[in-house]
Amino acid sequence: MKRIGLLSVLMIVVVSATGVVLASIAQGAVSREITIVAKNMVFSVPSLETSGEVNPTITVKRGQRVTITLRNDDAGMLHDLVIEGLDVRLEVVSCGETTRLTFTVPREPGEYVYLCSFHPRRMRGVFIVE
Ligand SMILES: [Cu+2]
Repeated sequence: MKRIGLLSVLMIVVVSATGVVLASIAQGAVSREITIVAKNMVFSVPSLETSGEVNPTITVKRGQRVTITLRNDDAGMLHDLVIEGLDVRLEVVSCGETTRLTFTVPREPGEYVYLCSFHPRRMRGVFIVE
């Protein structure tokens, strides 16, 4: 009897774990790594097709796990990165430093603004959840 109980518990654990994995696959919730570089008082994202563009629009999938790495290549300048409306705030970095943050984007599509809180007018772009 005890043995059956344990087996049932194990079965439930296995079935639940499989469910979670399948749900993640169904949502296409593959994690995404984005490196954002702060240089010459603007942001750029070297991995995007539009890599030459300043403050490019960054598009991610809803419910996706996203890791942002912020690199500061601006001598003598401090920069950070905040996505307004999401609870995303990367630490302040000085030249030559990087910082990282992983978060889950909302499940609803939406448009947000990302910016450097020191230079919000020059370092500002759009972050889209689709
Ligand atoms: Cu800045």
